Amino acid sequence: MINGSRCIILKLLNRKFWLVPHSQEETEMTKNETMLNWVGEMRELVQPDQVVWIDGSQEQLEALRAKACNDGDLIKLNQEKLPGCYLHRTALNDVARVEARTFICSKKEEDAGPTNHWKEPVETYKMLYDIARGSYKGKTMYVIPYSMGPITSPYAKVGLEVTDSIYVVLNMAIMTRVGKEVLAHFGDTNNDWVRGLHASCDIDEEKRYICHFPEDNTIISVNSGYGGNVLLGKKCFALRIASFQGKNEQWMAEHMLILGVENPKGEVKYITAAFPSACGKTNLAMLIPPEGYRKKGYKVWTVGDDISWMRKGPDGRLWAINPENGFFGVAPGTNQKSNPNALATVQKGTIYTNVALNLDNDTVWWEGLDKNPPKNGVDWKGKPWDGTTAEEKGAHPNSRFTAPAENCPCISKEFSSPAGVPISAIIFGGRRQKTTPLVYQSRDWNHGVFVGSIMASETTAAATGQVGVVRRDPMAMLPFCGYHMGDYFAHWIEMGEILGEKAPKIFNVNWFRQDENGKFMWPGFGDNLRVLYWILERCEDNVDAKETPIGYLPYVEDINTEGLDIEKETLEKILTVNNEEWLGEAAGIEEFYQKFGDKLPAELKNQLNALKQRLSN
Ligand code: GTP
Ligand code: SPV
Ligand code: MN
Repeated sequence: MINGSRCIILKLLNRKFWLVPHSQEETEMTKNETMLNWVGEMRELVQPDQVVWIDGSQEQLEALRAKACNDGDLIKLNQEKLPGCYLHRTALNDVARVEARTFICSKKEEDAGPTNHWKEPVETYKMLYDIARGSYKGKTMYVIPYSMGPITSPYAKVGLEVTDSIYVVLNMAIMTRVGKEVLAHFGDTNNDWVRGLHASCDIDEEKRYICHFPEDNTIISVNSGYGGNVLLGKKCFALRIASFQGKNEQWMAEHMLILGVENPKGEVKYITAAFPSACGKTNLAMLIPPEGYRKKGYKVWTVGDDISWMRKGPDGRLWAINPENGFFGVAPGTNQKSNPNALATVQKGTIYTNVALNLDNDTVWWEGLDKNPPKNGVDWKGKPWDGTTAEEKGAHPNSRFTAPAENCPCISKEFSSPAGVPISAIIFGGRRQKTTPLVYQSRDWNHGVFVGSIMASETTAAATGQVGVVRRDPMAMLPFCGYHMGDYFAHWIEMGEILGEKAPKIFNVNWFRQDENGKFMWPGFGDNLRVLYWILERCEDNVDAKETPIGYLPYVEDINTEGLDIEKETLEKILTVNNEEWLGEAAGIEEFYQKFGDKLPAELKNQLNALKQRLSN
């Protein structure tokens, strides 16, 4: 596959087939010709003054931090209060993922499907190369060798990202495993790696493109400097490219957190959960059990907060690894009460992006951190800000922290386990003011796939565009599925067949129900463990449930409310299925499903019909 398109790429680069001589520095890093040649091609294209390979050493990273401070790309924070922490501000027009400018460039348009933007690959390579050509002049080209997944894991995958941004290098060094070790383990003859070119160019919105070539294992991102658009190991590779690889290789790349719940006997059961961007994955992954559970000895361990790669293990169960090595989390709303573990995690070695700066003590602040915004501050736009103007925010709603996973007080001891962890339950969930109950269980695997496929959620600031509009976001993968979503649904059904009896049970949750006054009806955060507890009890067949047209719901008395300030009536409300509302929902699903035409698996069509029938009875 790669060879076919490489001819085209070489033609586009206007290069003959002979090789660019490799420098000693390069060949000390790797002797892998496929890598050295590609880096040579990229170098000819972008024409940097010099090339620096990231070896993963602390000395090299420290020198880069110093250079970034010197260049004005990073601001060094108070090293006593926040050791190893820095602040970065992106351009004002570059603060979130840009879905409208994100493309799947498969050879056939049909293979990208109705939910992705598509571009023709040959023309797109040409357009992108024209944009990137010569754009590193006067700059350094950094080559980042990285591993998605623990380096020695048989499930890990390798990529090279070429970038002109030190911010990208430093973020990738937190979010992934980088450097010499990755290449040493990868070997000199392997060609199964993902090519990633990032060129900052002029951060011109009009020329911003985030393009994926799943058939070539290639990603090209130009004219952005923001997280999900440029940390190419994350959404671009670990979801868009990897989901395509997973379909072809019988595994799954999902937008899911992974957590372990330890019971008082010391047994740990693992759960994955898919929620759309800024809908609570980091928070759930790091939750602190309510006091009653804590006293009994319950603990929650974080394996991952955003992405899960899963496959059938030797024992027939579904096993998951977190391909990442850090957290790129939403800052606003993170506080001592909502997520103390995240707050502890970001006290050292962290890069903050687009939060407010307190000039009095060189610390950072964001909305929802505490009630003391800086009096003498700078907002995320770089303007003086004193925290008194409520309509002018100090931090951007999608401001983020990039923090090493090892900082997290509740990081799982299996975090770096090459085999991953076995999954008992899969949870889907979205942000819905109405209709969707607090929790329900699917009837079986295929019904669970249906439940995932009909997920809908109010949009958030994690992507540019309108916020708060309900949209269908199947499995929280709408912006991240690298191929036709109808085929993706079929792949989920296939995985159920592969796993058979040992497949995890599938659930749906909604922490975001609101009353008439717009107040959240469920306390959420740590108290979500009460729901996870019911879910795990269901997996063990320890508790009965109420059959409803949409699936199995808890009996109100089976949700433990000890120590919780919630009216029984409120709980009843969020544990009720309103058939009228759901008939409306079914109509919306039907309309959404029409997009997929013949590619919609018959199993899902049947599930929808069965739901409608149950609702009308
Ligand atoms: P991405 O990193 O964009 O994928 O987001 P995420 O899914 O990890 O979301 P995160 O945990 O960062 O939460 C985003 C927002 O949801 C924050 O503002 C949280 O305060 C809020 N949130 C998270 N969990 C809950 C909850 O249980 N209840 C309520 N009401 N809000 C929550
Ligand atoms: C998301 O939007 O789901 C994120 C942040 O996790 S980003 O890396 O920008 O995609
Ligand atoms: Mn995410």
